[in-house]
Amino acid sequence: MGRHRHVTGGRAIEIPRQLVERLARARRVAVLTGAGISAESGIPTFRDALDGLWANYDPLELATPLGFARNPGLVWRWYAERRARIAATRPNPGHAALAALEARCADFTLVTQNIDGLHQRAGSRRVIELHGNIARVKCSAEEKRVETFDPQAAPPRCVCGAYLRPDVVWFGEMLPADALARAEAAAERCELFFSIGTSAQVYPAADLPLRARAAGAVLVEINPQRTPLTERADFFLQGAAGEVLPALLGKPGLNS
Ligand code: BV8
Repeated sequence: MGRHRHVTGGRAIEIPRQLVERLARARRVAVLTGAGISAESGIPTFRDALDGLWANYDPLELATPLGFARNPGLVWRWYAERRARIAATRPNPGHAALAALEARCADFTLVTQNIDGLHQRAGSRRVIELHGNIARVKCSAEEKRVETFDPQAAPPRCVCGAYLRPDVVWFGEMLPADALARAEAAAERCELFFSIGTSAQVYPAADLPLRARAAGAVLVEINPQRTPLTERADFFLQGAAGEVLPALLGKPGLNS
């Protein structure tokens, strides 16, 4: 298989010519991103050892309804810290490349597991947030979004008296039905499906690449490490999204 050799940051990134040609012809493209695409913006991935205050807590414990019920103050503060950290970051070249790819595809869908909103800040418009968004807060009883609350309280309460919580999907919670349905439809109709920066271990998001492949799409994985999906992928571009995506989209025929 012919390969373009692209050297960046001292490392050679192999971009298969066949993939460049396939992407140049593709009209229907779908992408699933995970925490890895925000790593180069300085946001630790979900499975990075949690640093600082959170080093002694298991995120699989904190990001759950039981974790919140047991210690609403701790969980609220964990999200408040993450929200502040995310607000101080910027999209990276990987986010920007996906926004550029959307602009050149007739039918492009970006499905993200991330709650950081960086795809939207990079200019992506057709974004499906499977797990919510940390910038949004909702009433834990009424499920409705709340815009103003006491910034000193941890957690603040809704006017109904219930605690407010981050508008994200916790482990053990259903994903927003409409978001999941649109993501599944995009996976089933696309010609090319990219799985980028995800360890492909959290369901039902992790089903999407396989659903796309089963429906006939070409499956491309971009990750510095192999994952349970790698052996099922038609193309595995091993490297950081912020380097691989610009290298891929900078190829002749794609950088129009
Ligand atoms: C649900 C928001 C129905 C909160 C998150 C089978 C079917 C259905 C459900 C299950 C199932 N088996 C188990 C379950 C339950 C569970 C689950 O999947 N558990 C896992 C742990 C096995 N799923 C659920 O609970 C889901 N709900 O299915 O409802 C139901 C209900 C009850 C019982 C059964 C079913 C809800 C899941 C959503 C949870 N919320 N986030 C918050 O963030 O605080 S999940 C959170 O973790 C993220 O959103 C993300 O989805 C996940 C982390 O995954 P990744 O994004 O992949 O990140 P990770 O750190 O793992 O990997 C980073 C990757 O990036 C690595 O591969 C690394 O190599 C790579 N990387 C690093 N640097 C770079 C890079 N890549 C590119 N460039 C770089 N520079």
